[in-house]
Amino acid sequence: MIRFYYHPTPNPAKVALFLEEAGLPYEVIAVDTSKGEQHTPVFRAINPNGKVPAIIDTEGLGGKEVRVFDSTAILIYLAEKTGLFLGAPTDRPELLSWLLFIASGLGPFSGQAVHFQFAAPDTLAYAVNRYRREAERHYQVLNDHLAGREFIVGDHYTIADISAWGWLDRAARVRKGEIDPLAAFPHLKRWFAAIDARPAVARARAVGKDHAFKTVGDDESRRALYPSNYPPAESLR
Ligand SMILES: N[C@@H](CCC(=O)N[C@@H](CS)C(=O)NCC(=O)O)C(=O)O
Repeated sequence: MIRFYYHPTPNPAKVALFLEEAGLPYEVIAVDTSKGEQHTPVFRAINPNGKVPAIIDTEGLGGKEVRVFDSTAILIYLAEKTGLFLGAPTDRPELLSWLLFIASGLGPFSGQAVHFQFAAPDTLAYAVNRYRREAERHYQVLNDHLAGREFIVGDHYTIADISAWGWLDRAARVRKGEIDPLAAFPHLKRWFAAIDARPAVARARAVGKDHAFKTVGDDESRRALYPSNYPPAESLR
């Protein structure tokens, strides 16, 4: 059994898609990050970085319970465990390259673009330009790569496609104000439409729907999500 620590945001969405594609049995454990549940000692023992997603696999290597945190680590772990969505062995260098491109570039720049356009208390043109344009530059790299290709790596649907889907699904927020946010990236748009039409995507989107996650962006949420903006008082350091 896999316990899946989840919030309806892009990085957990990737793991939801993998689990649904693979048909693995799993239990969803809601972590309401807007309420600060990612900072509890119990959750920090599962992910010391205090973010979702994380999993506990009660039947890890050697039958021992293991934790895995960080979406890319979870995708690699589950793909290796099941043998699913890893692509051909000869494509492993490409798979690792694109996974890390998504984990260290596409994802973080998209996240910061969303932050500075939707969450920052002030409109900071420099930050918006910097992060949005870097996210768009990553879109362009992936778009160019996908010309004439069905999938990101080799000839197969892999965890690179699953990982990229999680953040491309938020293109409308990354490219705030664009009615058709992938129109400028036709190969990416075609690829996204194909991945998004997979039956497992609809099931992944339904994950956590029975939980009332907090949606209000109040002071509690801001302190929970952006704790480094609220350094502790001198006496607590
Ligand atoms: N590198 C991590 C990033 C995880 C991450 O940023 N998760 C977000 C949701 S998409 C989160 O937990 N936000 C709440 C917080 O930062 O407190 C991964 O890929 O899993």
